[in-house]
Amino acid sequence: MKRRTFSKLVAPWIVGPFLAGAAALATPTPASAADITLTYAFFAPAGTFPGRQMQHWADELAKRTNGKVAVKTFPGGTLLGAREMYDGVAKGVADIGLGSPSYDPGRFALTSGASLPVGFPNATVASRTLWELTKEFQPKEYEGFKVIAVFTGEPGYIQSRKPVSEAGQLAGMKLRAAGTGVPVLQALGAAPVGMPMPEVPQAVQTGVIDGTMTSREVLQDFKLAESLKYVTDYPTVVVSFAALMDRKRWDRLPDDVKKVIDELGPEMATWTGRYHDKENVERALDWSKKNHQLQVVSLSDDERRRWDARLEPMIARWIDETKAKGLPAEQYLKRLRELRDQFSRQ
Ligand code: DTR
Repeated sequence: MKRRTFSKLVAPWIVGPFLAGAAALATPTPASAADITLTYAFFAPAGTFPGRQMQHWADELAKRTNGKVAVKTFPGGTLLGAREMYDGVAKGVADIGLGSPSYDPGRFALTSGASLPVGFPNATVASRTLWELTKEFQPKEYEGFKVIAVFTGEPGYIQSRKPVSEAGQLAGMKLRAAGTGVPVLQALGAAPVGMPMPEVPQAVQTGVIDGTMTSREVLQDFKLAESLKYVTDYPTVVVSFAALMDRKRWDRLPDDVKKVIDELGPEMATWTGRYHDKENVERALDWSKKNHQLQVVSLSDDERRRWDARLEPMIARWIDETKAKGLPAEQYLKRLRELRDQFSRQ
């Protein structure tokens, strides 16, 4: 039987206020009602996993401060794009900016250590490791900022128009990666092309690139499976994301709000990693196989060993380059491996 909607059963002047009441409960605190309104910029769509993290953080902050703080989010690069994110926050364009330190490994030299071929099993372990490392080492690359959240995607996979089952097939293949991923593609013999993720769908459609190396949820979240029919089953390196608030804006926040934001830091790493690993990536792979005949290409054991051997030297090179900048590269990597193993056991 067709269910009659509530409003058809009860006189409208009763329904109105009831719905209004319910709506007031349901909708987040309107900026006007909150004592504090924070603006939060992100360079990619709200529906992507970093975007879901941003909304979850905003909802939790409003809830745990009893509506004292409202967050106005600006996804899709509507306020700040990937390249200008952190400089924009420093200039006060937004209170918080969610960008990717992996897009600027020169600026985020220590954090780029997390994007080495260090064998993170998934985004949850990598994200929790990166949060702890950032808290413990307080890298000076974040000076002037308050680190609100850090997390990663799963290790990146080559997603391509043509199947790749051996390195020889990568020769001349134009593959896109984040800045920290470029040395991986160089080591494997591909032709790397660096660009922020939102620019990838057009670059694939127009043939500027033959594929990308990144987390696999993009096959659905950026509709890349419409063009890229093959994924090579070889996990490479993770890409880091960081939400940063200008330190001056942080210093003006009341202590009770600072306390809630500090609580949410480690929680965001775990929440985002689990959402990405357990829902986001799995759903995208199922969707891509069912709707776009995605094929997963395996490497032989010998070929996998050859790829491992090609990537290994990246670590020693990073240590030398990072120590030369006066940064605690060996200590960072030693602690990274300890935390990776600790969180992998949980
Ligand atoms: N890993 C990033 C790209 C990336 C993957 N998923 C998303 C979602 C939203 C923004 C960026 C990304 C990279 O390789 O650049």
